[in-house]
Amino acid sequence: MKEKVLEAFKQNEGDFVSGESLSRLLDVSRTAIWKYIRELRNEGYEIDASSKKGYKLVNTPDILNSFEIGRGLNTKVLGRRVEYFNTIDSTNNYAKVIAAEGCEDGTIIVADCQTAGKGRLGRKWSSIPKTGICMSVVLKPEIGPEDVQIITLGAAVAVSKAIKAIIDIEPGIKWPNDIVLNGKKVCGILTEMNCEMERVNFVVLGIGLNVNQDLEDFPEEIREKATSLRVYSDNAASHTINLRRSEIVQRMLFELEEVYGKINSGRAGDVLTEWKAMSVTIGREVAITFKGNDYTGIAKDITQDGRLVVSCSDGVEREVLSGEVSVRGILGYV
Ligand code: BTX
Repeated sequence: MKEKVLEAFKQNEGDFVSGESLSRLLDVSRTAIWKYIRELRNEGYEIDASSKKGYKLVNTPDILNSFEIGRGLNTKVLGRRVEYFNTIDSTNNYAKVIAAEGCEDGTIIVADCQTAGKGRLGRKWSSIPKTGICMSVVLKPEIGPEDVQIITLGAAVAVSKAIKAIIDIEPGIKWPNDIVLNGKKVCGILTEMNCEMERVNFVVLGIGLNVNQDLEDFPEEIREKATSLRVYSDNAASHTINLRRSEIVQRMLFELEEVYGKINSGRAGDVLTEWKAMSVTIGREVAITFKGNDYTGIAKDITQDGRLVVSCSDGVEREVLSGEVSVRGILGYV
């Protein structure tokens, strides 16, 4: 119902809409309309009220609800169902629950803030209310469990393309899942999967993107290695920008759908080629931990199933599937 009120406002952008026409449109009383207006104001929508003219929407907040994401969303599958939370423990955890209950392919869960955001390998992902994007996408890809790594790689490609479209800068991808700007992490991706021996039941793709944070918003322990689109753009353009997160989500979903389509139609190789072109890992000196031992070497390539091929300084070529790879000069490896 509230969404219908918003739709009426958006269709009459800048004009008053009378309480009477709203109550006719929604077939509810004027008192009910007033209740919706109050709820919308509580969510941050600025609405003028005039006893003679009705209501006028004067400002839309930077909010990630299904209305703002859905309006103008240019996808067929991804984001057609949006679950929005003000605060949640982890969008990935919630996504796994509804995916296990059988939610549709492409359902997304977004939150303004996570209280227990997860990184890889038991690490934490920190989020500051209303400044970043915490999003999980439920996917049901037509690939086997052994190929699921391509989803993480493809997601990094999609997010990087979305960033390029929004702030016209090409970020780098650090294997397998960090997106970096100026050597600092702007986005992390956590892929979790539920599968049987030969079949993927679902994949939950978790994306944490730093958007409107200022540097001092980040906890001290990550301030050196984290950045946001805003921090980056402020430095580059020397003026503060405010990006609308719902538009970024829309763009990410659009790019992600393209990648998803390629993966589902047997064109994972194209995705890998794009990943390589954006990689800041390939060709660089890296430090790896492999079966409990530390090595350094040059990252040479990536395999179809997402393994990083490292030519180690002891003359042995090793393929790393997951775990720790540090790229010299990026995120702490000096
Ligand atoms: P990761 O293990 O590669 O990165 C986690 C590490 O990154 C942390 O140990 C910390 O050093 C650093 N870090 C923590 N928070 C931030 C931040 N906001 N910006 C930059 N660096 C940070 C990356 O794991 C995967 C992150 C996925 C997050 C999404 S959000 C939606 C979904 N729900 C959920 O619980 N996780 C995913």
